[in-house]
Amino acid sequence: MAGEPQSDCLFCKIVSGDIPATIVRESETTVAFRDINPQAPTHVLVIPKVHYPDAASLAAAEPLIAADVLREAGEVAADEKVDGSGYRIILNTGSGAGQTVFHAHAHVLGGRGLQWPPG
Ligand code: D5M
Repeated sequence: MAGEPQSDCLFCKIVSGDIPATIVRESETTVAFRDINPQAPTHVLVIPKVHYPDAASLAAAEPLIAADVLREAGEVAADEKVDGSGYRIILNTGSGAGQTVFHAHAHVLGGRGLQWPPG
């Protein structure tokens, strides 16, 4: 069923605790944890506890949870004190855009200068 945990999904296993992660925030609907391969001094992933393959499908099915992900991303930036200098919320969507884990997630990147356009 849509949103149900997937047995072959890495991030569902982080939600269930079967795979460890450095969790920095948790809400009723989301988990935020440090990226295993950080690209900036702050690099945190915010994921919904429900399984959808990307942010757009999450937003279409569960718009309130998609909003929770964005709110939590902002809270991460405040917790990490990168909100003053500026930070980026990134939603890679599809393999051509660099998405490698097909469970919706928002990257929160900050703590260094960020170029535009991104590569
Ligand atoms: O981003 C997927 C991100 O997930 C990528 O930056 C690495 C990160 N990742 C992969 N495995 C883990 C674990 N086990 N813990 C923390 N972070 C992880 P994408 O947008 O799909 O390229």
